Amino acid sequence: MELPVISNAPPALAGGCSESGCGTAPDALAHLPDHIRAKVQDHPCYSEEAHHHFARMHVAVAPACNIQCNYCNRKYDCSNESRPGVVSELMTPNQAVRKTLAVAAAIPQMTVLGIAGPGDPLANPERTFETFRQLSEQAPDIKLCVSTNGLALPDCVEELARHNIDHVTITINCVDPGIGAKIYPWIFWQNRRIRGVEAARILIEQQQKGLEMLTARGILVKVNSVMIPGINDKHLEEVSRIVKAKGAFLHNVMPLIAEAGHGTYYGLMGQREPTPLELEALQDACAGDMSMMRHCRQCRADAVGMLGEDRGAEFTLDKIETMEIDYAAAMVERAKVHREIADNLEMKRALQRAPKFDAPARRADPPASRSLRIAVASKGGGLVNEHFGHAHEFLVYEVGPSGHRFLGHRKCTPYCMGDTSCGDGETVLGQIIASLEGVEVLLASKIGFEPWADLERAGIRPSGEHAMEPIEDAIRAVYDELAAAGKLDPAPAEVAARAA
Ligand code: CLF
Ligand code: SF4
Repeated sequence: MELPVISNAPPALAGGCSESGCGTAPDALAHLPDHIRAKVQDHPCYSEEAHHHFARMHVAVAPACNIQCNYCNRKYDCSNESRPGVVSELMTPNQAVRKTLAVAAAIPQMTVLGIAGPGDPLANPERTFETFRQLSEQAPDIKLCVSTNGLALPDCVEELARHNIDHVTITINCVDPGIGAKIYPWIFWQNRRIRGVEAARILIEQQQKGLEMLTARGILVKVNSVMIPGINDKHLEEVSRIVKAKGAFLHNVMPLIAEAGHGTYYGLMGQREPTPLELEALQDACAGDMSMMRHCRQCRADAVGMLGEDRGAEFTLDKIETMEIDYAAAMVERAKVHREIADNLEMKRALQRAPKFDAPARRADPPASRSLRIAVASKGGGLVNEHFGHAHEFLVYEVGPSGHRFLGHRKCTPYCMGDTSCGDGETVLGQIIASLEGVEVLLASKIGFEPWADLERAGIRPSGEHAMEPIEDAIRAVYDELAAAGKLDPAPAEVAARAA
């Protein structure tokens, strides 16, 4: 398999995501003990590096939910782990197992099977655990992963451990019942519907108890939080501190999705979503020395493929019924592909650790330049390899004199929906430019004449010069060129900070 050429990128920015173990630097997992590293290095959600090379899939076996969140309409996917969009097919455990084997045979990079909805997996324990039971027997090379609101978690910890599920996500939006009452109108608990602050108190207690029980058993826990401006945005730093103290491995602060068309309470009430810059600021504030996840794509509950892509249409029930699956043979091929990826990544790490002879005085004495945000169009593999007009999202990096860090992605409607239909382009282009708030440079494999001119007018420098280059090399080259040309003089605040 082709992997990106080795990057000479310098260490990440101080305090950045890479330093805290979730970043783009190849050695981002180096500080972890071997047994933890083995658990996360090919999990696309738990390792930012892995998501460039490994895929995940979800099976939608869990229709019911035991709580109501104000950002959810269960006609749509669970917002804990999804973007709104109706689940195409609800499945039985048998169908889910067949689909998983079919995908794993066809996409050997698929390392993780998650159950994340469309309701709450642990509110559907028979369906969820039957799926896990069959898969742990038939496909022992697939990691099993589950995402839950946490209400039923303490009762399920033993069974999760029995099925070797060593990655659990709990969505924790608050630790204060007063705030929780504004997020959860009710829960269904011990055969009763409970409302208000009492409902939130029970939910919070169950979530915290479940978190403690899981970490005590060595199961890796990721905490997801939905950022809801004006409701819990000021409170999530405290949530981060508490879940970290209880042993959560990773915190993933996601933006609220509240479009009126989805029919959710927040959507209908006009609750606003956070802007990308507000989200970044909160993620930075929560980070401290805790690993933050910044590459989450808020997947559908039936997503298939690399994060950010969905190949579900290739594996519909009617299609997988006709597929011949020899899973024993597939496991041999899968092991080979995983070894190749691991070897390539190890070589990349070794080269990065080696002394650099081409280097630069720049690194010893970086130019007094400010940092800047660069957006990259990529369809995976860590390369600048997507046409501007086809991009569904842009990856945003902050690059400074001595390093870079991944900040997150900005979703968009592709400017050019097909080879002939760039029709509605003006509106879409305006939306894309608005979504790139704070970005100064945009890299893509190609950019058309019209968007090029509009991007420039909006103060964003477009560039197609780094097509097919590894992202880390490309953003470093762009930064160095601008700095050398004196176009990145430090902002007055940065000068003052350096002087201090
Ligand atoms: Fe699925 Fe979630 Fe497991 Fe990943 S997704 S159950 S941990 S395998 Fe990943 Fe998707 Fe974000 Fe979830 S990008 S929504 S964090
Ligand atoms: Fe919806 Fe998930 Fe909340 Fe249940 S836990 S109401 S499915 S977002």
